[in-house]
Amino acid sequence: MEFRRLTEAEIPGYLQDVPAMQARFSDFDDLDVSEVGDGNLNFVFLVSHRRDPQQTVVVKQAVPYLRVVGQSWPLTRHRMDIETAALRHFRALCPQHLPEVFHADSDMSLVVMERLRDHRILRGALLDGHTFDSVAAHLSTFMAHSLFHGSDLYLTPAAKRDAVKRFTNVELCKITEDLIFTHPYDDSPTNSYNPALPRDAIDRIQRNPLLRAAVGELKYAFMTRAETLLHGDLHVGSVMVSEKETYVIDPEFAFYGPMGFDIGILLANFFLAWYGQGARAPGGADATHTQDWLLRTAAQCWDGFAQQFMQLWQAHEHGGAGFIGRDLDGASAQAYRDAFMRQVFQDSLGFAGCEMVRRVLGLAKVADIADVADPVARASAETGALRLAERLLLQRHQAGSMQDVLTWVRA
Ligand code: SR1
Ligand code: MG
Repeated sequence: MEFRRLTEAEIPGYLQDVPAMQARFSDFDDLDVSEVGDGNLNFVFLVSHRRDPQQTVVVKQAVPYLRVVGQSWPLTRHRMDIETAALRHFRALCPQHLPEVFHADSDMSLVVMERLRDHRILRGALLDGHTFDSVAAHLSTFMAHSLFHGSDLYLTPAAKRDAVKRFTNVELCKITEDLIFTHPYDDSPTNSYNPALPRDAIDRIQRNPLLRAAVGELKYAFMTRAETLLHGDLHVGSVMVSEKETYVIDPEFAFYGPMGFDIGILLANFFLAWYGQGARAPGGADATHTQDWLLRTAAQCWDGFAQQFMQLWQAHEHGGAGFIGRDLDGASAQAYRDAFMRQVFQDSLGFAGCEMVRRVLGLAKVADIADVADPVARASAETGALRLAERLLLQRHQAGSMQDVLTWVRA
């Protein structure tokens, strides 16, 4: 089939011809379709049967350009093949945290998947004052399993190299390389600054040679260290939650990169939300409750990840395909594991710093801070976020634990 962008009106006709949909819908004559995509890249349709809303799916379609900018920013539709493969791969590892893919159509750059009816995007839920007890346990489990099982600690060298090839995601990596690691530090037209943000706060980032060297080091790590299959964009807008469940969505940026990247993006988004909450209702009981939850959750995400990742590693190092069991044993294996986890922790902090700078100075800001109505209150959140980012970038080798980092946030 030749690619064409589907409209709401065309979705029922398309689904009718998909064999997998015949088991999901009793008929295709009375479907309600609404396009709800609020992300930067794709179109997303919610489809449900008017007489039986239990019959429902999500259709996501990529177009040959960046949706948020338009046709002037062309982008191949290959990203949908990557997203579909990543959804299937991650779901095989963590079925409780990924939506099921019902149908994928490479020609149409489209995927039909499970609709999470009782769930909402975590960022919006936090902004509405909701917090969720299980998110840290769920996201740390997702990260431990996804980051471990894509790595050389688990896969044979041949399987790992094949996976690196399958998940080569040149265009979306280029977006990250530019938007996270390069543009925020120069006068790129993609940057935009809150007019109330003091020039000095921007200069402290853009004119600090040591900080820029740290960012260069992290960009090089992002581009060269093919350690594991990453989600690639694991912010709180890529997480859907209900009281009991947590799902990870939108892995179109998936590629082989350094483990700390996913962890760092997630931590950064909890920290950005912390500053945003402080600026919205400083000292208010609800904001303080959410802020406490954000820091507790950030710490538990790392701690839970580290513990489960280590358990997986130890469980697989003897007799598994991973190299370490054959090369090291006893004290040398433990020393290697400790050094490895230290590196992942420090990388995570560095990548968190990069993400925080980007969400304040660069393109694709986060509503947590950008939607603070009073520009002066917004600027105080931005200044705090930039100061933390500076510390994460420059002092990441000195932090011994997440508790140290939480002290930096509160300071
Ligand atoms: C131009 S795309 C902007 C951003 O949206 C995605 O969520 C990624 O974070 C990307 O950098
Ligand atoms: Mg996304």
